[in-house]
Amino acid sequence: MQGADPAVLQLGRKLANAGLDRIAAQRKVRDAYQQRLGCGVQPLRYVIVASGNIYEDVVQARVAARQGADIIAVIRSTGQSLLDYVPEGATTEGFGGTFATQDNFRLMRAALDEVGEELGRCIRLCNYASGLCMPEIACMGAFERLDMMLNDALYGILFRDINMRRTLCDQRVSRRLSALAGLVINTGEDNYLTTADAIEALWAEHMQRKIGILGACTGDDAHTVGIDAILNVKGCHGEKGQEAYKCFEVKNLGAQVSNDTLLQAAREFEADAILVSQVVTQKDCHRSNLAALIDLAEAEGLRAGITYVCGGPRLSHAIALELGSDAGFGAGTTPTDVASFLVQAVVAGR
Ligand code: B12
Repeated sequence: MQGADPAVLQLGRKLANAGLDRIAAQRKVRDAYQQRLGCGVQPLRYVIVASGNIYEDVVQARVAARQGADIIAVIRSTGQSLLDYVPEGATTEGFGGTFATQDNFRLMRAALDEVGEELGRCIRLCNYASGLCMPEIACMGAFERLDMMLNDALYGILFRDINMRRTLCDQRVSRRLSALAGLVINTGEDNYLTTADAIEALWAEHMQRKIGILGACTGDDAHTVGIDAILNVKGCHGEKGQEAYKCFEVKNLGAQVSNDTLLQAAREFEADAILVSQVVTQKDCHRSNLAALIDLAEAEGLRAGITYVCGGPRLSHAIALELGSDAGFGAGTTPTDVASFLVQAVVAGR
C-alpha cells in the first residue's frame, strides 16, 4: 500500500470494517435461526433449481422444501465464471441457471426463510462462487446469509484456463470470507475425480490384493447379455465393466450355471463376491433360484465372507435382501453402480 493516498486507505478500512461487521451480524442471525428451527434430519436432501428465472426458481424452491428438501442449490448461469464483474439485479433470463447476483441471493434467502418458518425447519441456501469474481461472490453470499457455496479454485484453472496465481489468491480470500461468515464450502475439486478413480482409491487404501468377483447367469437362464454388460470390459451405458478395474479379478462362468457349480467355483476362485443374473421370471423361478443359492451357501459354510449380489430387469435391492442376498440391481444398472457397491461392501466386510 506504499504511496497510497491516506484518505483513500482510511475510507477503504472504514468500508471493509463495516462489511465485516455486516458479515458477523448475519452469522449471528443464522445461528439463532438454526437453533430456533433446527436443520432437518441428516442426511440432508439437496435439490437444485436452475430455471434461468429467479422468480421461477423461488417457486420451485418453495415446492421442493415442502416436499422435503433441506438445501436449495441455485445454479449459476452458464459462463458467469468468465465474467470479470458481478452482474446486478434479479435474473429473469439465464442459461442453465441464474446469475449469482446480490438481488438473486436476497430474493431466494427471503423465500427460504419464509418457507422455513412455515415448515418449522431452516432451509439452507447454496450457490456457486468459482471462476472470476470468486471473492466478490463469496462476499455477497456472506452478506445475504447463504449457508453453503460451491467454491473451487481449480475450476477456473482447469476448465477456463484462467491465470493460476490470480485464481489461487482469489480462492484464499473467498475461503477466509466464507470461514468468517460460517458458510460451508463445498469444493468442486472432487468433480475431477471420476467415480472409477474413487473406487480404485478406496480399494488401494484398504486392500493389498485384488477383489475376486465370480459371475454367472444361473439355473436355466440363458440371458447373459446383462451380466456380461456389467462384468466385461466393453461394459454398457458408456461405462466399462468390472474387468476394466485394476482392483477386480473377474471370472464370468456364463449361462445356465447350477448353484452347486457356482459355489464350487467360488471356493476354488476364493471369491469375495458372487454376482448372479436372473432374467427369466416365469413361475417366480428367479426368486426360488436365488433363495436356494443362499440356502446352499449357508449349508456349505460359504455365506459369511462373500458378498452376494443379484441382478436382472425384475430384481431390486429390496427383493434381493428379502431373498438373503446383500444387494440387488435392476434395469438400467451401470457398471459403476456395481463397482462402487462392491468395493465398499468388501472393504467394510474385511
Ligand atoms: C436377448 C434375449 C434373448 C436371447 C438371450 C441371448 C443371451 N446370450 O443373453 C435368447 C434368444 C437366447 C433368449 C431366449 C429366451 N428368452 Co429372451 N429375451 C431377450 C431380450 C430380447 C433381451 C434381453 C437383453 O439382452 N437385455 C439387455 C440387457 C443389457 O438388459 P438386462 O438383462 O436387463 O441387464 C441389465 C440389468 O437388468 C442389470 N443386470 C442384469 N443381470 C445382472 C446381474 C448382476 C449381478 C447385476 C449387478 C446387474 C444385472 O444390469 C444390466 C445392465 O443395465 C428380452 C426382451 C427384452 N427386450 O428385454 C427377452 C426376454 C428376457 N426373454 C424371454 C423369454 C421368455 C425367453 C425364452 C424363454 C424364449 C423361449 N420361449 O425360448 C428363452 C429362454 C432361454 C433361457 N433358457 O433362458 C422373456 C422373459 C420373460 C420373463 N420375465 O420371464 C423376455 C422378457 C421377452 C418377453 N417379453 O417375453 N432371449
